[in-house]
Parts: sequence; structure tokens; C-alpha cells
Amino acid sequence: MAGIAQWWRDAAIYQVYLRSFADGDGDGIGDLRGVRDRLDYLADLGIDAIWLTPWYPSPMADAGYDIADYRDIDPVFGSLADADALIAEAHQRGIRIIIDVVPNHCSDQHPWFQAALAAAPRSPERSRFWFRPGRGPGGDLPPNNWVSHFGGPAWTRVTEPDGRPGQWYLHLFAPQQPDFNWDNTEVREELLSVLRFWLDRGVDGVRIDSAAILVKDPFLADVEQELPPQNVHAPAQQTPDTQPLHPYIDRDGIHEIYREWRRIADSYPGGRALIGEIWLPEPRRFALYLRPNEMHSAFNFEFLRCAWDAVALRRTIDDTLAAHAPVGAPASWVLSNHDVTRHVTRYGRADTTFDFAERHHGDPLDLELGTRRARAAALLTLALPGSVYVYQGEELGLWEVEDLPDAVRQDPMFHRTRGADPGRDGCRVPLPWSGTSAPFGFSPAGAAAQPWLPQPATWSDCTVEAQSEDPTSMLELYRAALRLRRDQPALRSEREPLRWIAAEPGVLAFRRGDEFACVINLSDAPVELPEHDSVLLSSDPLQGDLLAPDAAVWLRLRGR
Ligand code: TEU
Repeated sequence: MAGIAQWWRDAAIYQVYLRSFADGDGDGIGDLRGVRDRLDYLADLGIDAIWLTPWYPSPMADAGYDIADYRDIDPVFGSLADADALIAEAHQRGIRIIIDVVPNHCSDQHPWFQAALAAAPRSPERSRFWFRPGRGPGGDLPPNNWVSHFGGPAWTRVTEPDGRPGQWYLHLFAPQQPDFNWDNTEVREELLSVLRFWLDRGVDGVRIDSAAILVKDPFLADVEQELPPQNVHAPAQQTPDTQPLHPYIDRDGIHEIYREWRRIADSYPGGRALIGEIWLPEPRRFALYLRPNEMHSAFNFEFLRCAWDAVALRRTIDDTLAAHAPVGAPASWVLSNHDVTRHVTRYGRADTTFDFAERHHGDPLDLELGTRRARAAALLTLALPGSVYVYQGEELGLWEVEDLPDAVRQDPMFHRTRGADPGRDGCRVPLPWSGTSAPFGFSPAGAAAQPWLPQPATWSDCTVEAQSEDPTSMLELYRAALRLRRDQPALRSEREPLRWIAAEPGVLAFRRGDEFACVINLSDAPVELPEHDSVLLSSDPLQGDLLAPDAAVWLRLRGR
């Protein structure tokens, strides 16, 4: 096992999407009380750390990713005292706490943005953001042709204090999320101070939101052909390593920022992790963020995007390991999060890849097949070397809720694209804990409000209560796998790298150490298992020594 101080290198990290995890006070929205009440569930699941999505005061234009005060907790989630209690109670159970920090933008209600609106063009208050005059007659057109990730222009015009239409400001996401200007020293110092504020309170790490897009080309030049909103991160195989992807992705100067963050994180005792949300299709460029004096870890989205296909998965795994090795950083493995289609659904479709630009929403779906594959994928993911993320509900086998009525959808991605993009609500539906009808224990009995998104009636079979002690359930598979992952030194040790074992086409087989092997059958015929001592765990009942299609197994090998 990695040393305590570098706990993130092999940790199993559970993502709590706070609004949808557990509602402690009955308002239909998840909160810190709810998380505190479920810490025993998480300890029993066998995870090492929790990453909590933003908990700060926010008008919730983007579900909390629009922060109005970086040093407090939104009353809908609780109070600073609740946060302190959660940190302490998690630590008592050996669970570390990672919080989300959003440095690219704040809320339009943040005091700095309000001050900027009240100030004059070219004032120090405006220089913390990207304010520019418009183009065309009367400055009626946005300063450039960039589009927002949520659809529409990346610029909004303000009304000046004297009542006249005035400058425009940049927002790569919703208009309520103005982008900070990271060339501004006050911005840099403020976010460093925010980092210290939370590390002082005892958090064990931060997940850095939209980490690769902080620095903008100050010329704010038009891009030759603006990409459709969600395409900016799409794999660009032709792009050589040195060519900018876009005037705001992976710009010069970005690494300097994280070197400062790293100096601060490393000055605290106990190991405090910096984990980047970096969507970059090129593994070598991605790995530059993980050099020894930058971030400790980053999410591996290439693995998440990858098709359920033996050749593609093996290539992604090899590329990942090859990119991380030279910088000495641990790889990470992610199947789902709060921005993407749940993988039970992805794996149940003809096209099993993920792309923001093409979510395949509503495509024909075989949920049973998707679930089989998700079980196998869990065993694959939990056997790979490095850290691993579990997105809340994946341990229950939840699928994307695709039939949410438009009227209940809340994601700005849905609204700003006028429904062209279904958005991300379908993976954010509140968790089912117990009982046979909604709210399935998400809210306390007698709660005043319904869950903020409706839960499917069929989730009665998916509750924690229904799955507990059912040896065939997804939950028990995750519990068993996470427990074994803890107990098998080879699975946690960096001295036991992944070694592929020769296997038939369509089959992935690898060892960790001399005594452990994982085999995943992605072909359409049963395959024979390699010689082994015993079966530790399988995603599907074995038929003798045969592993069925879309199943995976963990084996104890004969020691040598
Ligand atoms: O997402 C940032 C991000 O760039 C990707 O998720 C993706 O590119 C985008 O959603 C679509 O192009 C983070 C958070 O994870 C997300 O929930 C927030 O909405 C976003 O930042 C803004 O803070």
C-alpha cells in the first residue's frame, strides 16, 4: 500500500453528488446531514475517500458550480459547523474528504462580479474578469466568436451603471458563471487563500474543476471555425502535441498556477491531494499536469470515453500507463461522473463510447446487457494499478434516467441548447436507499418536499436495502471487490505493475503480481479461464471453467 502521505495513489474515491446523495432535512435536496448519516454505509462499502461536489453558497445556476462565496456552505446543504463535523466524523472512520474547488469562474452574484458591474470599463474591478467592448455598430456583437459549453455565445453584454448598453463579459459556461482573469494577481492570490482556508479546516484534497481552461489567450482572437459547443474536448488525433487546441485550453502559463498550488498543498501535513479535472485527448499533454511539482492526480476521461471493446480498452490502458510512468504519477480510472451518461446505459447501446457532442440519448438500449458489462467493467477498473473513482449510484447499478419530463430538467446545458442536448440531469437523480416507492429513503419519512428530480418507480429493486445481502446484486459485487482490493496487497502495490497475459481475441487478461489475475471476456463466446488456484470473485456465475461473454473474473494463481 502507498504511504499514508500519498494515500491518493491507490485510493478508491467515492463521488458524492451532494444534491442527490441523501436529504437529511426533508427539503428534497441532498445535504451534509444526509452524508453524515450515511458515513457508515460508505465505510462499509470499503472506500478510502469521498469527493463532494460544490457545497458553497450559490444561486445554483449550474448546480453549485457557480460559487458566490468560496469560504462558506450554502444553507441548503448545511453550515460550516456541519462541514467541520462531516470532516471529523469521516476521519474517525478512516475516510478522507476531497472538496470541489471551481477556479475558472464564480457566480455572477459573487461580490467581485457585483463590484465589477458597478465599476467603470477598464477599472481594477473589471480586470478580475474578461470585460471587453463589443464589435460592430454600437458594439452590438460579442467581442469574438467563442461559444459557451452550455450553448449560445460565450459573452453576455452588461448594462452600465448609467443605464446604457455597455461592455461584454466572457463566460465559458452559463452567463451566471463569469470567467476569472487568471492574468490578474488578485485572482491568483484569492484562490490560493481559498485553498489554504479549506486545507486549514482539515480537508484532505481538492478536485480542481475545469482545470485546463483557466488561462486565456489575452488577444481573445476568433477561432477559425468555432466548434459546436460540446466539441472542444473531442479527441483530435491529428492535433500534434504542440498545437493549441483552442485559445483557452491548455495555454502557456497554466502550469505555473498549479506549481504554486502544489507548494501550498505539500506544506500541510498528512498528504493533501490536488486532483485535476482535465479533459485533454492527448495523454502526453495531460501528463504534463502531473509532473512532480504540479497536481498529484487527474481524472482519466479517455478511459471513461472508451468503447466496450477489447482492443480499444487495452490501448487506452496502455496509453494511460505509458503517459503516467515518466512523470511518476499514479493512473486513475473513472467510468462515470455527474456530467456523463451513466455507464450501465452507455454499455447497453450499439455505440458504447461517450462524447459530449453525441450522447446517443434515447438510442435503442439493452439494460440487461449494459448491466452485465458494467459488472465486468467494475472488476476491470478495480484491478487496474492506481486510484479509482466510484460515482454514487454506480454501485447500485443505476442507469441514466432518459425519460425525465422536460419540465423537471434543471441542467443549463438542456435549457441553453433549447433541448438539443438532453443535459446531465439523467445521471443526477436522487439515490434510492430503501422502501418500495419514491423517495426511496432519500428524504426522511414525512418530508415536506419531493426529491428535486423524480426517481423511476422501478428503482424499488435498486435500493441499498433491496440489494444488501443479495449475493447477485451490483452492490454486493462492489462491496466484495472493494474489500478484496483492500486485502490483496498486489492490487494496491505499485511494485506489482499490470502485466498482460496472452489471451484469445476479444479477451483481456492481466496479472498483478504472481498470485492475482483478472480476465474480462469482451468476445461473444465463452472462453476458458487460465490455470488458477481459486476464483476470488466473478461478475457472473461461471460455467465450470468457462467465462461467459461480457463477464469478468478475479483469480488467485498458483504462487511461483
Ligand atoms: O465540467 C467541466 C467541463 O469542461 C466538462 O464537464 C465538459 O466539457 C462540459 O460539461 C461540457 O462541455 C465541470 C463540472 O464537472 C461541471 O459539472 C460544471 O458544469 C462545469 O465544470 C462548470 O463549472
